[in-house]
Amino acid sequence: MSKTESLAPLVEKAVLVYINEDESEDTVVEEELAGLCEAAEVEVLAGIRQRLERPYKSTYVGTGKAQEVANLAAESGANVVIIDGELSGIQLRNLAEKCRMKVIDRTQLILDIFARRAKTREGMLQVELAQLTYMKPKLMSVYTKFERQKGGIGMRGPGETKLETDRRMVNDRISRLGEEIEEVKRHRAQQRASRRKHPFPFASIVGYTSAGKSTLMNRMAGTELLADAMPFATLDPTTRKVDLPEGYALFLTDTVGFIRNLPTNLVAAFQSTLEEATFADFLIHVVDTSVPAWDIQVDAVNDTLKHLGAEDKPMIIVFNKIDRLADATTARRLVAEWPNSVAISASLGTGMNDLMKALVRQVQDLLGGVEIIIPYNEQSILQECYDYGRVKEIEYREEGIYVRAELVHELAEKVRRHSVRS
Ligand SMILES: Nc1nc2c(ncn2[C@@H]2O[C@H](COP(=O)(O)OP(=O)(O)OP(=O)(O)O)[C@@H](O)[C@H]2O)c(=O)[nH]1
Ligand SMILES: [Mg+2]
Repeated sequence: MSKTESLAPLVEKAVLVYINEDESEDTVVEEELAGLCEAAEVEVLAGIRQRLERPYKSTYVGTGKAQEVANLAAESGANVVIIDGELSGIQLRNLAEKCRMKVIDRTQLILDIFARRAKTREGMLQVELAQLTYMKPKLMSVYTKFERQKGGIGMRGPGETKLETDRRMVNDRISRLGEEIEEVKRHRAQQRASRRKHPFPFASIVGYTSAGKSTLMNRMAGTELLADAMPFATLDPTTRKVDLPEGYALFLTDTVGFIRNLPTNLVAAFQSTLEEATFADFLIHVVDTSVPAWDIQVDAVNDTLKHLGAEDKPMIIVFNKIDRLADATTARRLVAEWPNSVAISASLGTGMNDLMKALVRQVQDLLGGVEIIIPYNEQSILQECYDYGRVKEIEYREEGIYVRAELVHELAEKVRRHSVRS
């Protein structure tokens, strides 16, 4: 889909359609879609719901309900219908025909926000890839309508020929984008490799969108990243070195937020940004405790991490926005219940000492303590220990230089052969 076909810059007025079966999820679902609409600058006029275990194949909601949606959309003066779910090409076509206006699904809405936020080349490439990947399987249904309009039995209409050409063009473009993204990824891998030469572990801030990741990053690293109540304020990853107490430090990365039910192909298209988490030595999972259903958000984040293959990383859970909790006991209870967790307010700075302590513990855990004897003909290793670690004790002995140090994993591995055997 080209940008012009996505939400146009003029004000969109929308009717929202929900089908969640579980009544207890209503607020979460509604607030979330409202937030997405706001971020996409869509004005919400009305909402309508049908409780369904699963959507209908042809019109997503039942036929009668689809008519209701169409009527409501017309009466309220909407110019777009937004479905809180993922539509197939057929559902999209049928609903648009019934409503006589543009119908978009949650994925398209998220893509629209991403398109607005994308600033770097990588971000823009990923958005385009995601849009094409989204559109590809729907091409057929769009053209079926076109062909029908042309009519004519046995006619190998221009619709079909055009479909073939368009398909090929889309496929070509998708592979081109894939190649370009690979190139950007290679560049990032180089940056990462050069940072790896320092004795600082990598931490990635992960969490549900709007949890307060960028606010925390700004507080810790002195950055001035956009922190905004709207979802997906951050799209592109930022990495900074952060100093910790006791002379420790780490490289901290703030990146895109997660959201529940993110379609798999969207995750794939944003792999290059999302996978930042997989390069980290450990994760800082920021949780917005002011959201009543924060546990649903935690599950969604953990699911995405699993999808990315980053579920086994050490993780510090950061319960954020405790300034919005009614009483302080809740925060204490959470920290007591969840291992390796702290409670903070990223915007006020409450609890930052606890977080710093937790980070130091984690970093110490990751830095391998070694006790080695470096032979005098391999003295360059000593310099590396100073450069890429913390030398705690040194003694020039007859058989070599005795060193007790904390080293980054790679270096600890490298010098293992010189270990002092007990
Ligand atoms: N009350 C309160 N608000 C906070 C706190 N931390 C962040 N916020 C607010 O929460 C909103 C989202 O914060 P961000 O830092 O943009 O969240 P994010 O996780 O980076 O969000 P995305 O990049 O969109 O995924 C902003 O309006 C922040 O001001 C906090 O500790 N207390
Ligand atoms: Mg952010």
